Amino acid sequence: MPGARSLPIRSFDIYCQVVDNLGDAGVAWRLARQLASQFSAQVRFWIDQPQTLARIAPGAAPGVRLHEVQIFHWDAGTSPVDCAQVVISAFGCHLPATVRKSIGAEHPPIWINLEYLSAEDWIDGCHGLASRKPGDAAIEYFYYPGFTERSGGLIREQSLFDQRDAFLQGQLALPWLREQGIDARPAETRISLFCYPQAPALELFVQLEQATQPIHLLIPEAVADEHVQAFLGEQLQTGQSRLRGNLRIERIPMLEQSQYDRVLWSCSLNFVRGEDSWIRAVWSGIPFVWQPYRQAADLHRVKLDAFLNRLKTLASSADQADQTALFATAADLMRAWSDASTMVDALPSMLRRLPALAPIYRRIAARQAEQSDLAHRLLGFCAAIEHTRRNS
Ligand code: TRH
Repeated sequence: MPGARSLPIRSFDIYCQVVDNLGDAGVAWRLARQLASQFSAQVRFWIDQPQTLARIAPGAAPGVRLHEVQIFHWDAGTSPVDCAQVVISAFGCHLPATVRKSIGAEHPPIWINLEYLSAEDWIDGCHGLASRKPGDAAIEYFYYPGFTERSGGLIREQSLFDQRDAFLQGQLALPWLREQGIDARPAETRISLFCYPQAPALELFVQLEQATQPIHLLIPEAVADEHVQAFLGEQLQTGQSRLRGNLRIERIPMLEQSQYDRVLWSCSLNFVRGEDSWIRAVWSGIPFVWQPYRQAADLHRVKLDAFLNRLKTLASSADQADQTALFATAADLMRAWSDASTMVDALPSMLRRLPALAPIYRRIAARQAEQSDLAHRLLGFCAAIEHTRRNS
């Protein structure tokens, strides 16, 4: 990839409409930050619920410039007078009328629809397709993130693995957690829990209470509230923890995105969900359980099975005969967790196998990272469109 200065693509407008939860903002913001800081692009971030962004990017607010990204409140009255070279509608959100009009005019911006991530095979055939709109002949390009070379790739900033490895090799977990006000103790196995309400978290608590080793379960604010209440008979305020048997549950703060990475790196097992925390868990190189965002007609199961197939391919290696048994453990737990069915054998088996699974998840991260990341591919994709336009 040529240096940032020589890139033909210099500016982006990213539009983000929050559907629910944190991931719409989380994914779009992470991409915005990387384009601005790693590629020196001019990036404007338009979001309809800036308060959602502020939960994972403290200080983010309309009119603020944060991590080199200019933030704007996108409301019904928003009508930008100009457009960047590339306009990204995150997850297919409808653009402001003035922007949509510019896309149908002469010398329009490149219009990218950044789709939801999936490991399913069909996305390779859809990634990069162009849709010409009737009326003004505006062209919308469908950009599908993914795990394959033919897809749009996965968000991964250049410095991530160096930061992760420095954190792990420097054994920074305990001091860092304590700096966050988290009561981390050396002899405990740390697990983080970021899940949807449908997850069988109460069963998780009951099983961990009877674990053979002391467990420290880190649960961010507003996660699994009803399950915590059912298990403890009370809610936990941030910073509070309770011990039941071998399980110590602690309510931790919702942290800024890069700090949440360090929570993942500080644990031996991470329960993640949705899209962005899922990929951050992949990059952590630490065993994880993913709960896909629930969809109608159980389509989330299709997404999960597709991902488990991808994971098996990434995990497989000739010199590990017992791969199958190990991997089956992880797959069984991920299915039970997502289906909210009983985890009776899968969880203890996973806990027992964590030491053997750890190097496999490191290999998964390393193998997936052999591919170029989403931002690099996006810039190349847009540069190719720009080149074609200039030469047509
Ligand atoms: O919050 P989510 O469930 O968001 C979901 C998904 O993105 C899903 O694909 C989408 O369809 C739906 O929203 C509308 O899960 P996700 O994707 O992991 O996003 C959570 C974000 O919050 C992610 O960027 C990580 C960030 N985060 C922090 O920054 N700090 C924290 O302490 C925690 C727990 C999360």
